[in-house]
Amino acid sequence: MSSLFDPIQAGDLRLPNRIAMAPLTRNRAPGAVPTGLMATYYSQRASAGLLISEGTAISHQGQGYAHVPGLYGSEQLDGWKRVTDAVHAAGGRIVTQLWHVGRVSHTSLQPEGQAPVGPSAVVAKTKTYVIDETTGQGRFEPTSMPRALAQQELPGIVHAFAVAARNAVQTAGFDGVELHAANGYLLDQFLKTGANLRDDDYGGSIENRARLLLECTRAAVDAAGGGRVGIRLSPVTPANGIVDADPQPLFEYVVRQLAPLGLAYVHIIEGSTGGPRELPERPFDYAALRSAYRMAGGQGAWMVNNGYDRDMALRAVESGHADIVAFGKAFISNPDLVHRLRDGLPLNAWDTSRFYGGGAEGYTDYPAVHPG
Ligand code: 8OZ
Repeated sequence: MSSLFDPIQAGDLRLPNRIAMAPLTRNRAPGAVPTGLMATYYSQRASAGLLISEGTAISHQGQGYAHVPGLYGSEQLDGWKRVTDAVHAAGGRIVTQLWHVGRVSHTSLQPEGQAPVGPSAVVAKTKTYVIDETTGQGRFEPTSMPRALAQQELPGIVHAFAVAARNAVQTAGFDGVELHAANGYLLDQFLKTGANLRDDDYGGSIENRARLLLECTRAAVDAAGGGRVGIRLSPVTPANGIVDADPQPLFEYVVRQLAPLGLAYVHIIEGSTGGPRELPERPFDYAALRSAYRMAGGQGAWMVNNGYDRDMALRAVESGHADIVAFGKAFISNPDLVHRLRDGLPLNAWDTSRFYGGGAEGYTDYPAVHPG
């Protein structure tokens, strides 16, 4: 029987424990360039078995919120190198989350003020976060109407994932990458019937809707090596106005196709991201998903996320429900979360008002009982 505190090999990644820091958008990278403060923040949390960076745009078109970092310019890669160096110096491991938001964006965040792109011209019923450059004030704005990507543009998206994956490991010093295929962003938009109304090779059947995700994942595997690639999926989350008519066969197909790629891990958001784990109107069998992956030969770790507390995480690993548990908000307010969970210590409360944007307050000033 494994414990949450046992080491694990996830593809090429040797993790000292099974507690991951989930990707967390913090909007503290003005001009999309990672800062020294971000290096402090991540290195404070280096005792995590694995740090997953906040979502990081693979292209300007992939940006959907103010002050989120990118991975497509040399200044951005240099900024990340300082972050990864600080994490490694503190004894940690960090992968970056490769992110294309698709339709979840705003014209003010897009190149030349253009419309965001998506599988189809269907607006996302959600808001994005923009910052007024003159006043510095942030506010939530409805997303803009997207333009449907032409089929001949899709190789460019696949290429952008590949370039970002290669630059992440070769230049920015990351230990690997995680494709963000969750929460209603581009790859999830292509997967799901609520956002994908295409009638070409990328719409309609499950095989067609999964095509872009699989092409991007294979490209990242070719660029970084499968043992350094993970992927995040959210079968039933309603985040960013996304819905699929029949997610169980869709996601079982996806994981069966991922199985031969030798991924480091598959990361599943169970239920509604940051919300209820059970959605009566959207039932889903996660154990069946995991066994579909394993039965198809899928190796690497099975990572789960969403609303886990200490007892649930201990049970998840002991029972074999998961190999790794990712914690989000608890890592925001507890840089030494691993130590606190191991010793059963109380956790600091998080300050939601400081999640998005701002500086050190509510970011690098949470106290540790243990230096890390
Ligand atoms: C919260 C705020 C902005 C973005 C996600 C990247 O849901 C996000 C995100 C979360 O995956």
